Amino acid sequence: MTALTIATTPIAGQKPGTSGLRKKTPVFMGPHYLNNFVQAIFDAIGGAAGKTFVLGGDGRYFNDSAAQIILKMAAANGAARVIVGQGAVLSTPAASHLIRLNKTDGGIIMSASHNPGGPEEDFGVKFNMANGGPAPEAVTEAMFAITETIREYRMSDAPDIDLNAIGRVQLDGMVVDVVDPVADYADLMESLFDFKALRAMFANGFTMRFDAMCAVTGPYGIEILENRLGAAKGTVTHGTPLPDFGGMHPDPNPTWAHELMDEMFGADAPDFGAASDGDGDRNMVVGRGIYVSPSDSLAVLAANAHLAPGYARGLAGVARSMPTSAAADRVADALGIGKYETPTGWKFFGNLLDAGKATLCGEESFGTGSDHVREKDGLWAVLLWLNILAVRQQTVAQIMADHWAKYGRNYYSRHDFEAIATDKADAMMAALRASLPSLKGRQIEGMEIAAADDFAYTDPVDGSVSARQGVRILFTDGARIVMRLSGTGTEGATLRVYLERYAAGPEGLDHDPQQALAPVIRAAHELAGIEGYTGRVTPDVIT
Ligand code: VG1
Ligand code: CO
Repeated sequence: MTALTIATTPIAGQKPGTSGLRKKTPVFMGPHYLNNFVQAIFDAIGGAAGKTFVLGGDGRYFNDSAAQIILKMAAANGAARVIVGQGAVLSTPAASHLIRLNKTDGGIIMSASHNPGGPEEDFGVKFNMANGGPAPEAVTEAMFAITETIREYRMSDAPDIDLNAIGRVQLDGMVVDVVDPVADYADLMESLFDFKALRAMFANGFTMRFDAMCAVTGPYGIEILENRLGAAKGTVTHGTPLPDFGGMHPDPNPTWAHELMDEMFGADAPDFGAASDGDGDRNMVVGRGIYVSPSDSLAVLAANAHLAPGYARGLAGVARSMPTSAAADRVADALGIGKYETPTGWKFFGNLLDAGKATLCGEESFGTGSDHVREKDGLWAVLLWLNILAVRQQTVAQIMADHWAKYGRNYYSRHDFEAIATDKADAMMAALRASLPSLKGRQIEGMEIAAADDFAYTDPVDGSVSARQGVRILFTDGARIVMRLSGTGTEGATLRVYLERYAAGPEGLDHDPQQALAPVIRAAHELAGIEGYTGRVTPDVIT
């Protein structure tokens, strides 16, 4: 067995987006495609020699063969050791935890997250740093630059190793430790939440449904909710991870998790419902007959986190992505703690968490997490909600009503327009950006524009600047429109329109969000000329 140096040529388009490199699976399976990118990862971090990495993925199609390739490349690049989840499977938060727990030099996660999987669907690869968090922009830029000039990569010609057997094996001089993907993560959850109280709640008849959407969280949900907490068998649905996610689109939102929504709004709804995405970092929370928007979920978690043992000392601060509603800011202000507004994507939270400035972070895209790892974490959010329910002894609907009564309600919705021709989407955004300087003071739909800009972020820890992170149009009454193009898609462009309007209460706190937001929605369409540029009037997905 030898470490071979294999000649290659650059492949265009290997630019990581919001969360790693995502492409159609056949593209990733093409000659040298994965190899070039993995070599670029190793080169961008100063080489793999002597280093220890974590490796795992969400189990989608090509996950297993990709893992073998990555292991052989790590060995040929001189890595000392790789810790792999059994079957090459790890949820994203579990991978983040293993990186930190074992003090490794980082990890490679094979996932296209909420994108569908299968031979004709999506595959992805991302690198997380030694802190457990997604590589920052400077590192992903370096990876991309290397893919544009790459001439060779290194890979062992050793045979495949058995990733289904837990234990230690050697691969061309490199140690490979195949570990239980669930155990350490489940222990971490047990250290943060009051499992005794949760067991008592389930023993007293509390019912829930957790839809794993045939993706990676099935085994995690079954171990934690059913085995450790005593929830009834069958609490976890779609609990067997499948390479094509059983044809499901593993994006936990009301559109794609409609089975769960139907059940939670039906006659025999359980007390609590939740769903997670392909790689386990997202969560959707639903009460009996009530959907909790992710922005509200972050605010409720921030307001109540101290009820869980892991957060009993309170929070240092709360961070949210810019398009996420300001509901969490109101809680931060009331608690007198720091609040931070970052660009979209979890990589921007890492510095705030490492510096101890923020304890909780969240995005409107069904992502919430804390400083226990450096990724968003679906099951963590579900368990924090359960812990809050166990302490407060109230329903989700009661908790939401109390929250809005206290803080007012930030009505919020995101409208996605998918698979738009890229040139049309780009033209629309360019025109919108060009119009920004003239918008201040303009009256539209009975509202006045107070400010309009393209969000730029200066990281308060390392001073790095990220510009052009999304157009913001702010109104004098606190309403807001944000527009940006997705950085995780693999087909055309996806336009995301984020809509927000504040109601202070006590009246008007229980409207339907789409109705409450109607004037803001009309203003967004008019200001951006969405129909004129894209031909679209109705969004493909509303969350
Ligand atoms: C989307 C979400 C963003 C999230 C990212 C990765 O990015 O909007 O909030 O961090 O997905 O989530 P974009 O660029 O498509 O808007 V995951 O669970 O797909 O890793
Ligand atoms: Co995800």
